[in-house]
Amino acid sequence: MHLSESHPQLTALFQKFIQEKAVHAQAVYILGDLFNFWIGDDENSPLVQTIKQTIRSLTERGIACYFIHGNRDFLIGKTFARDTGMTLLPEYAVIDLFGTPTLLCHGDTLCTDDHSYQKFRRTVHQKWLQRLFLLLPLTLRLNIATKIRKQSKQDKQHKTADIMDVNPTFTHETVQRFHTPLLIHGHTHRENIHCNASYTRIVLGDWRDNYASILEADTEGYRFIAL
Ligand code: LP5
Ligand code: MN
Repeated sequence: MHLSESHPQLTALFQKFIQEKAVHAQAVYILGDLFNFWIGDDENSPLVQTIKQTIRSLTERGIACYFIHGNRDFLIGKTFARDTGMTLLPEYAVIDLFGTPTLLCHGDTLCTDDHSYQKFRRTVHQKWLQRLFLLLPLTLRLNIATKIRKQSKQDKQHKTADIMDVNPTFTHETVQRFHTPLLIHGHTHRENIHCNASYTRIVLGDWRDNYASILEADTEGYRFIAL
């Protein structure tokens, strides 16, 4: 979703999703990059307050909300989870989707051909570095995050679409490791349902001004739905 102060339409779309769709669900799974970036649970901007309240309105009704970290909000922590009532899942989670064992992940870990990203990921996933970062004043953290975003945008201009997509072999091996016939992920922004001989891979797309990429599943199967 990449929610940010500068895209209020996206925030409105997310609220609409919670109020009109999610309230009828048994559970909601957010597969990362809920926020454009996250610099620590102590950030309490009006946007963060709004989103916290929106998610809490759902969990208070008894609807479970699960979250897998994205590459932009991997610092979402226990405080945010407690404030919203949502449950943090590990980077790969297998759920029972109406009888189908289903592997969920953000999708960035599957993009193994993007070497500079994987190197960056390994660096910022070091616990000691994260703890150090979180000790810095918010303004400095914001500054660093803005610089990383800028660098990332620049670097992406020189990467091919292929490099930024999932690596088929690694993805295949990962799905086999978890023994599931279904994989659902986001990150690559290419909404699609890919069926191959051994498993189905559903890719969630990104949210734009008037478009929300939402996958609904029930006893009948699954489908992308409009908001
Ligand atoms: O999300 P998307 O699609 O735009 O791009 C990703 C990859 N980029 C990233 C970076 C995020 O956008 C920004 C994350 C901000 C986090 C804030 C908290 C920081 C906390 C640090 C804690 C220790 O994930 C992009 C992929 C792309 O997906 C497709 O898969 O290609 O990867 C990159 O572009 C990575 C670059 O190649 C390397 C970036 C190096 C940045 C170093 C900046 C140094 C500035 C330091 C300033 C002090
Ligand atoms: Mn992502």
